[in-house]
Amino acid sequence: MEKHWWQEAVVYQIYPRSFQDSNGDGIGDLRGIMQHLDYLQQLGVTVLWLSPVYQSPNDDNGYDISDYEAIMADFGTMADFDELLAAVHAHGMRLIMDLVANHTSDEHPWFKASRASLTNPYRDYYFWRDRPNAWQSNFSGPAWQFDAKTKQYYLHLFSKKQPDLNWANAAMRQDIYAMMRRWLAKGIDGFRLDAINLIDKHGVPDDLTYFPRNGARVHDYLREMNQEVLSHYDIMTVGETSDTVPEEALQYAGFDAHELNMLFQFDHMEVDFDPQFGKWQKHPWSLVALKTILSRWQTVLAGKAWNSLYWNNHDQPRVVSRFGDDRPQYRVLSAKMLAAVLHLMQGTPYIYQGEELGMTNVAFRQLADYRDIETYNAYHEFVDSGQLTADQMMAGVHHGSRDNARTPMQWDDSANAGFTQGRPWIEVNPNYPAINAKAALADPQSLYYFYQHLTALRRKYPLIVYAQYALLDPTNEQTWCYTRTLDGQTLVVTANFTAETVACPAAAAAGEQLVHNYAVAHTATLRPYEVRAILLA
Ligand code: TEU
Ligand code: CA
Repeated sequence: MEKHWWQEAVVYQIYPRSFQDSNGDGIGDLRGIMQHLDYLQQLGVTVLWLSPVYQSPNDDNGYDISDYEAIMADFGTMADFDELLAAVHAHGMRLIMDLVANHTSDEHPWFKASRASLTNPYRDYYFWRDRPNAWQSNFSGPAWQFDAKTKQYYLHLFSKKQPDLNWANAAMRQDIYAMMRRWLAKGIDGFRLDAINLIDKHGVPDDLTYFPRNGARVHDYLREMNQEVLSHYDIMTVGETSDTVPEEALQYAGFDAHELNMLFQFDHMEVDFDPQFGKWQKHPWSLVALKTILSRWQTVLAGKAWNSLYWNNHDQPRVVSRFGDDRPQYRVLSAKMLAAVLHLMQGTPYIYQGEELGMTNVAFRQLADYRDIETYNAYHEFVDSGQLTADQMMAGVHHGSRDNARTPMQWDDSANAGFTQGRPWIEVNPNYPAINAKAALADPQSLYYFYQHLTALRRKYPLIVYAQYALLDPTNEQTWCYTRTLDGQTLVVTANFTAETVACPAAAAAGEQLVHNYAVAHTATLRPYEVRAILLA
């Protein structure tokens, strides 16, 4: 098997708006990120992924881009960006950008031209029709918006201010490729491709409400992008692809596919979805379902394609509140367990800002404390129609809102967690006096140092990167145990997902203990949220 640097990487995702404010306006910015490069380097991460920092009217916090080649004023200037990129490289890390090319902002010059007249050359850069069909937006409501100027409707699979680009238009594709080349010429190290499996819209029936992903031409477009742009640089690429099965991933991320390096798949993010309300109502989840899904991804891709490994990002609730236990006595223990289970699988692991501190979900009292457009739209969809009461919906928001991930990074126990000297754009999680980076750095047993240990192990043991995965005891609802095997060496990982002590024969394995979240070893049982990784003698 060919080896690539991005297989050995550990990626850290920064949501710039919530990471560090440097000038007191309450909004995180590029100079704020620069203040913490030592912190990130010491964590052992090797790649930083920035959520969008381009010029944007911020309808969807930067995922609505009005100029791909300017920096959002809130975040700083292009000179700040160049300085940040150089500083990241000087720290021995790489930097990848978020490429949002399924749609732009309605304030992008292409869309302004497109909506100006039926005959404008940019008209066909987007989708226009006389009558809407049944397609629904991912952010609630119809996917078509009437535009008075030309009396047609345009397509937006996300917010009204995010019109979808028409990838069937070759000139549009070339404009995107040229823009990508200019970023690569600056020396960036790759892209995360937002909602990339939505770019082919051809042949979708009018009567579907849920818009299908993975249209066949997505692969034509990505092969073209690869040939024209990606293959000319030593970079990494990761595509965001909801509703994608592992077999389909081989097409996108197969070693010989000439499309992308890896995908963010969503299967494991849906195990706790409510059948009717999705993430907007709490629903019991099964460990067997979770580990079956992730094990299937491990097995189907093995030797053929590459996995990304994540529990968290800016769209997901905090993992310790979701699959762990955020009660004070178990928060750190269970967060360590989740970290080890994820980072010891095959693939490139991603850490979302604050995950290394065990940051938790937040429960703001009123809707007005939330900022996320998806949350507002869903609230109105379910409450205005009477499907959920306001109280039921607020419980759902506490459980599933994307703002759970977007509260400011908790740096210390000073006002606003050290995130800003001003008024933060979204309130800080009130648990910051107990959960913050300063406290973690002062405690040798902290989650931060546990992550540091995991990243160090990955550098030391090629087995952690490359070994074959096998699931043990697949029907056990309490423990997740697996092995990794490479060149006759085997690592046994045993993890307890419950607050009880449970039997676990695999935990008795004799060998060198590489990872443990309790001080003293045990045999054949696992204490609450205990995780052990043993390299067999
Ligand atoms: O998300 C795309 C996507 O698949 C969303 O439907 C995602 O599942 C949803 O936000 C989760 O509730 C990407 C970005 O990650 C997201 O932040 C953007 O809002 C979206 O694209 C539009 O650009
Ligand atoms: Ca700022």
